[in-house]
Amino acid sequence: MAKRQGRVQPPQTPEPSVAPAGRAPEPERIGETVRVLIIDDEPNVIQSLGDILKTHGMESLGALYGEEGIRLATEESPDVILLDSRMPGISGFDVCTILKQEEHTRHIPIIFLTGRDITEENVVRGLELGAYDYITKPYRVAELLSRIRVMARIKFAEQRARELSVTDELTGLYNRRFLLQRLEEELSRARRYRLPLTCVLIDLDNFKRVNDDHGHQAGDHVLRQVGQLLRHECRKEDILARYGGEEFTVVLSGDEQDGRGASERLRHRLETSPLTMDGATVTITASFGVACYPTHMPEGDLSALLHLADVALYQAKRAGRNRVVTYSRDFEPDKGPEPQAQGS
Ligand code: GH3
Ligand code: MG
Ligand code: MG
Repeated sequence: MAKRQGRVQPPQTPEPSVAPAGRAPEPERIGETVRVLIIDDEPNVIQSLGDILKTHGMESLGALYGEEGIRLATEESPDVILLDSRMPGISGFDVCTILKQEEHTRHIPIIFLTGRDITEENVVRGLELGAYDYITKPYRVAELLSRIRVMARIKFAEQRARELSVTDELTGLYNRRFLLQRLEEELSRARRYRLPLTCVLIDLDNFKRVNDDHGHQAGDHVLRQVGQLLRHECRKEDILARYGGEEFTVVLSGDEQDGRGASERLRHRLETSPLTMDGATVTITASFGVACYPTHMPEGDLSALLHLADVALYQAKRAGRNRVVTYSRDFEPDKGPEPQAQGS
């Protein structure tokens, strides 16, 4: 509601994107087979290492030379990469640098495989480029396997930590932190490519009553069900998050009409889907505030867009709840006449 103005802070640090937009990630894959990508310029190294890994229950992928390695790392998302430091063409160090720069591959642990002639300088260089470990050839099998398993454990733990940092614990949807970060990204993209972007704030109606009448736990159960229902109704490309409390947000690429259409669909679905609680059923409704870039906000940042959606939401509440209201400058008469959206 409008009282929220000023609380919205853009995120300080960029978050890695970890899952398809629109829903929070699935739990990670502890217990699954570790997939190892071997990048080397010697086919027999790839073959023999691959055989050893397979014998010990791991899956191996082989890439001859750096270019193929970068391609497979990107396409296959292995859990661990074994990377030969010395290769003709793109060296292992270059491969490491490239993989660490790319969002999609930068979280994959890299172990350098180095020849006996390895210098301390090269070890330090590899680790500083972002590799996690190095092993000298010829390797000791048991040690190699142990080190790979350690790397896989670290990778899974880091992945889980990243997932948790963007997930709302109660509903499993994205959390506010992720929403703000993605909204900022989407807004810059919309500006760059002159595309419309719509932000919808959803606030459940009279939710306090649910808690008062049935208890907080029942309220939590309802929030979870509402989250599932919204998730089910949103498109895969939409960014759906729990904004906080009994408030949700959807960010969608589309204009005012798209935002309104999507909101009406969600509103109707909620209204016509009785939820279970204490063995009884309860109908939950929600109010929707819609604001669009650039129609309602030719200039301004994510806080400004959220504020406009909030103003519209406030009007939806005032007008009787269970409705969709799109932002209008008339809601803020003290702001003066409507600015003209550039290029529209
Ligand atoms: P309005 O239609 O004006 O939005 O009325 P409301 O009762 O939904 O709004 P109000 O802001 O007065 O109250 C919000 C309620 O949502 C109060 C709070 O207990 C409840 N709530 C917020 N977060 C949670 C939660 O995580 N679990 C549960 N069970 N309830 C929550
Ligand atoms: Mg509220
Ligand atoms: Mg409410």
